[in-house]
Amino acid sequence: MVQTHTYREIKQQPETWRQTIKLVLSKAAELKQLFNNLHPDEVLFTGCGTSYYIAMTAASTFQEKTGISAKAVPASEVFLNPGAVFGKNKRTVLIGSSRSGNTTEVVRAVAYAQQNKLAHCVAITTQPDSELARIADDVISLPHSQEKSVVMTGSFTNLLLVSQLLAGILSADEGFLAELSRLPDIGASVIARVEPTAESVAADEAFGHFIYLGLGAYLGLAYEGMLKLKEMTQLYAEAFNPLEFRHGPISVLDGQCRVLLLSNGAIRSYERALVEDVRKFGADAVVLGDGLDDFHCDVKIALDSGLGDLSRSLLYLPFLQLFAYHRTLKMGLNPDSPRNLEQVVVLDE
Ligand code: F1P
Repeated sequence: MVQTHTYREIKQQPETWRQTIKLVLSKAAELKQLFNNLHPDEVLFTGCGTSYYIAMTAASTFQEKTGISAKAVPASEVFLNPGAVFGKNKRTVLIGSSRSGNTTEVVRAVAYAQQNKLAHCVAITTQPDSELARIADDVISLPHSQEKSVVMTGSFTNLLLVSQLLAGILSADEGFLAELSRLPDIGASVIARVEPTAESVAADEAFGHFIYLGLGAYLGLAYEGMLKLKEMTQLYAEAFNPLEFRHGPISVLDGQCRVLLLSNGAIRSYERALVEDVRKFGADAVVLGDGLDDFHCDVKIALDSGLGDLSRSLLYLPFLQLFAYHRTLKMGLNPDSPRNLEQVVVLDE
């Protein structure tokens, strides 16, 4: 079997996480000084596609750890709908994540914020020579996470890891930083352990409608799981907050549906009850997380990380990426170049 870029880029994640942790922690004092000087009232995380889902998880984690008001906004909203994005008379930091650093909307979002003196702009990218890196006020670049595949995998987890580490540094949460520093070793064993299940679950073509569920910081991860399957296979996939799912979307459930729940230890009782209803309505339930003994579901993806809910975030991705990857191969499609999609979306208008 020809090894694809996507497969190599999924499997090399633990080693790239190790490099990202070393790089960002080496800048800890500098980053702390920068944010002490800026003393922001609000931090806006932005990006497009996969990088917008990074922003969703980053903003939730950042506010929970630092107590500084944070939200995620699609890059297009920053310059096309600024009135609803920027608070009045606020000291704002805008953090733009972008694998390529050349996605038109992200570059325009940063340029707009700077030209209108609305925010201090920080770029997180894998491309130090990109337009975004050139115009941003501060840059954190991860050349070791550059990718050849059109679909983002390792770049998603590494760009997100930067924002998680930043939240740990600014909140001086040594426990959280220590847990993040264990991700490379735990990640290597998780990838080895979950791949056979990802392959067997992917081989089961009985399901044609996939629903990803995640609460809080996990909602961005659920969206990313959805996008990986949608981008690579064009199968019908959606993502929701697990309790919001009850308020209408649950009506779609039938034997065609496979629900993938990113379990969050803090809301176990709600999750268990939901999984029971998912199965009652004839759908299949796959649950990912730590300590899943009390779940009655169809497939359990035990991460066995021993980490807290926030520091465990990255470990949900390898199974979701490998599931989509193996399903793509099963369908005879090329995971490296999904139809209708370029590696970088550059707009003429
Ligand atoms: C963002 C993005 C990717 C998507 C595709 C097109 O790119 O939307 O999420 O998978 O590759 O570009 P970037 O701004 O992070 O480079």
